[in-house]
Amino acid sequence: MLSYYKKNQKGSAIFSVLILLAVVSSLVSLIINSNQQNNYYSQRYEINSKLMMQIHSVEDFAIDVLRTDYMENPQITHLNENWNTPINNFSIGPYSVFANITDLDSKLNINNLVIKERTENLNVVNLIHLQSFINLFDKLDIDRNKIYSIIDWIDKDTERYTSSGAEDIFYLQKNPAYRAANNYIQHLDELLLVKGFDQQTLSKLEPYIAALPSDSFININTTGETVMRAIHNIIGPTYLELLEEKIQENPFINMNEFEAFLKNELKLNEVITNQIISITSTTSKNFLLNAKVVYRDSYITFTTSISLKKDNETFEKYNRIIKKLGTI
Ligand SMILES: [Ca+2]
Ligand SMILES: [Ca+2]
Repeated sequence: MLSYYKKNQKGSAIFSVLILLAVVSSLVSLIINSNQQNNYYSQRYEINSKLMMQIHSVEDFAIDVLRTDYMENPQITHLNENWNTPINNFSIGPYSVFANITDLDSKLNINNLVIKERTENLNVVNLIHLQSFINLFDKLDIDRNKIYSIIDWIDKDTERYTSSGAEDIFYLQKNPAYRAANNYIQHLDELLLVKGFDQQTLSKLEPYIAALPSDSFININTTGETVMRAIHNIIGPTYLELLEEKIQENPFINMNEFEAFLKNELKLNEVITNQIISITSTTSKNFLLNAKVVYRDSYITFTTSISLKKDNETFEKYNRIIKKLGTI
């Protein structure tokens, strides 16, 4: 009996050791696995942070190019300047950089619809910009009534600008409910919250519109055919051709030259000339950097807005959006 007990005790001891061994070995394999995973993650982390660091260099490089072009002649921005040369697969050590800069002042700025410095009881809508948007929406076959919802989304009041507009009452009935921003639009995607806008409408508009600080001007030297025609009803196929011909040969060097061209070459009257020059410029202040940085098998793509500051000397970057971070 005693010997059996002893034997059994011994057996159970061996059993315990076995269990312990099993636990230890599975722990060891767990540790090995997690170390391998940690290595994987720390390598990925290292690569990602190296890519993130490169973003700043690419942005600063873009700012440098824009500043150099700007300093050469602040009154003129045109498509033959250095900023408009894309960078394709440029190597910096182990990195490859792809980048291009778009002139956002070549587009219609939705925030220009609502006047910034408004006085009580006066119309808050800039009627000349409104007409440009009507021209653009008509040209793209988008219901022009949607413009009035943008105006209400931006303007401070809660009264509809026209019966096609929309204020809080409309958005509070949605599920989930929300309110109109009653403020300037920060990013074009915000339009998806505005009455009448969906992804399809936004995609149609995106090549021609931008969300910039209010009071920006459309650069006549960089704008494309669609926007140029939207600027004013009077710009039909003939005027468009004359303008494009002139700009291709010699971009307008300043607003005086542009004004003289409208009056003398296009024979436009004082009123129409003034309407056009009140919303246009020959230089640009707002740009969008679109870039991709590749390092080993990984890449990052991003966009960053770059604008000339109010001091008219320095450029600042803002609104960086990481589009994609992945492996090739
Ligand atoms: Ca309103
Ligand atoms: Ca409003």
